[in-house]
Amino acid sequence: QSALVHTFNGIPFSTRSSKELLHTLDSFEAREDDVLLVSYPKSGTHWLAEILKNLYRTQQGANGCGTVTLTSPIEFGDPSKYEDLRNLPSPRLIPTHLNYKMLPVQLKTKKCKMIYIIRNPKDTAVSLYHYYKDNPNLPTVDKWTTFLEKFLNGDGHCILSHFPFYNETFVLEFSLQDPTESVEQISTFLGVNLTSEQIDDITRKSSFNEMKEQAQKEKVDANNTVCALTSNKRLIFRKGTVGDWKNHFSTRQNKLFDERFGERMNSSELAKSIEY
Ligand code: PPS
Repeated sequence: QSALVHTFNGIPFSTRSSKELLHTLDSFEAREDDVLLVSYPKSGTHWLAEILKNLYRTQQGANGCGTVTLTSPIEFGDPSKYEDLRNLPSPRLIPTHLNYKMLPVQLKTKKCKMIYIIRNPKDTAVSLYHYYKDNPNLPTVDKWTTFLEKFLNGDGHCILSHFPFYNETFVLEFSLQDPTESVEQISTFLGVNLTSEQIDDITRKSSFNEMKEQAQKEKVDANNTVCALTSNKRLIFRKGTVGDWKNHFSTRQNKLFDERFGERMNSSELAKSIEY
């Protein structure tokens, strides 16, 4: 494991400097059939990854080579992982929390498919709060009130800079009303044709309860303290609901959140500066 040695735009990376990080990202060799899973942390990355993994595995049959590449290679700009990525069979499914501007340039020039999962930011804040609280490897957090204040004062680079590329990608909303429909929409977007039985099976496999149960059986990688997709999965499947924010936000906090979020969405220079 490489230590995280510097931060860029508020994100910790394992490269030694911003220059090295940008060079590393630019040297990433994309393939036209790479699929990118883009998300702000705690927006349903694991759910989306499970759906995609199962879609490709089902399409390719039991012996298919569908592979989910874990977040760390791109998210943390770790050059040592690039060799592994080069050796993976296609299609490569690459989850990342990086914003659009920072994505390796070839992913854009080769017009790789991207699926961007969004969630009510209030639920995201609550999920992140609990993740920090429950994870002994992350910095200790204060009370909810203090955490929320910090969250709102953060630069919000991920959420804001992801928004402008809505039209370039498939956007999936974290909504549990009709999960089968979500799976269908994704398969259509990716051009993976499956029967309705297969879609139902994938929906079942990617349900919260099923994923939580599977996570209980997995071994915990105690060495990996940062990358959620490879660390202790038991901490990921907390509640899996929509609207848990209502159990945490006071009326005043809710008003404050709406105001601050609105201001940032409207005034984000980063959001305005994205070029396609
Ligand atoms: S991470 O660490 O950033 O990759 O986390 P991420 O996977 O993006 O988000 C974790 C939250 O998503 C919930 N989750 C699910 N909800 C419903 N169905 C399924 N299958 C599912 N899988 C993950 C998970 O419970 C976290 O939300 P909270 O609100 O904390 O429960």
